[in-house]
Amino acid sequence: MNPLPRCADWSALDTCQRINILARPPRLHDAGQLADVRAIIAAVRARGDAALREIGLRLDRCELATFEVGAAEFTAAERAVDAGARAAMRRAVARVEAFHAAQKPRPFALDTAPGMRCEQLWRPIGRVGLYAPAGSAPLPSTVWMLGVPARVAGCGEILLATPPRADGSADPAILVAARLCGIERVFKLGGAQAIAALAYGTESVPRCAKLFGPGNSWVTTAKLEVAADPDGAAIDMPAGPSEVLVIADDAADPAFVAADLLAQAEHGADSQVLLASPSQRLLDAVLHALEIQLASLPRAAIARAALAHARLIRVPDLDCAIEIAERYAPEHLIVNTRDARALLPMIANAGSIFLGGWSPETLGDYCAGPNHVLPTLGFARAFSGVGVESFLRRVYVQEASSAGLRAIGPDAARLARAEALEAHARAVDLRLAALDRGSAAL
Ligand code: HSO
Ligand code: ZN
Repeated sequence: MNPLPRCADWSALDTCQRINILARPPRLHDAGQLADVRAIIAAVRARGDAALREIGLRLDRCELATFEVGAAEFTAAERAVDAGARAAMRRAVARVEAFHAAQKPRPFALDTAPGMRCEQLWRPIGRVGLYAPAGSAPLPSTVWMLGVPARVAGCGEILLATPPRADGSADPAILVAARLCGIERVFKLGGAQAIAALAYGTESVPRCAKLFGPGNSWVTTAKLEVAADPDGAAIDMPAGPSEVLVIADDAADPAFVAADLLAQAEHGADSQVLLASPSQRLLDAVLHALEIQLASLPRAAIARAALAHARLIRVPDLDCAIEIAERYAPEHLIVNTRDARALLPMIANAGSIFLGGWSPETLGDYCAGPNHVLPTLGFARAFSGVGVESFLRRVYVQEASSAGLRAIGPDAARLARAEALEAHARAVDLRLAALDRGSAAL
């Protein structure tokens, strides 16, 4: 059994040890897997559905006549998921939809000079492909976290791929979630072959402009491959194992803190779990509470494996805890302190922040409203979580009247010549001369 980690004292660590304790585990570059993924993508591009069938048989041990989920399977899924869970899903979708509707960016127009009208419009991406993993723990919540913003953005068509189970059916809860957020077309495809099919299209899978969603290393590698190909598809963001960093002081309930750490740890053995606290008493109490709560946790083995590389850090004060959070840039940051909101202005590098003792990450994972598809691996330093904007493109519009051209044309011509781009300058000067002739003729 993996032992729980010991606490580290931040003040006693040297620079190198501080870097190490906050480092993500190195991502193994598996050249063999990359070659396999490339071969799968090439096969799907060359031979479409036939390749999907062969690869499915080889990797998923499942042969499907059609990949697309039909009406009968959707109906069976509704019956397989209990009414209480379906009602909770409906309420979650409604709250997530309310939040994302408020998030929808608005267009604007601004005259930057008299007669120089500039606009910013938003146009939805035509067809998007979502991916919902369905391994040991299928996550239907990811379906609405992607499907809802896609629908709010107004995407033309929303497709979902999810791996088939051994009997060739899709996970029923994933299908119910898909229906709840208006996703009509679901394909039973998993792994790199699903990503290849969505990016390039096959006889039965339409090609998508952008792909979203978490997945295992096959899915992630395939997403990075198709994103690097101008003929492939854009992707939401590079995904790594899920993470939480909890900042807690002596006002926090250690049982709450332990529960939040375990909620993260049960995601997978590679989950990243960190706790920073100025209170040794709290750290000790959390370790004790972890043992107690682990004893009755169904996924204790997974949680223990994740906790074995967890970081419990004693800090001199909360400012130092914030400094650690800013350096680590966690996917999720829980601030469980006396006046959590007072710390908020000092935080920038986090995908999603949970303030105070009554805000477990679990609320945000399912149904508070904000998205749960968030930047991991420190990408929170520069990336945001998925939102409505991820499904939109910003399009600029410029419309000059003759007065507008007169107002800023000379600047444009001068700047063009400063870059030695004479044709640029003449495109303005020709028009200015035409205007001068016109006004001379009056
Ligand atoms: N914590 C995960 C989302 C999730 N949790 C789904 C449970 N289900 C990444 O934000
Ligand atoms: Zn979670």
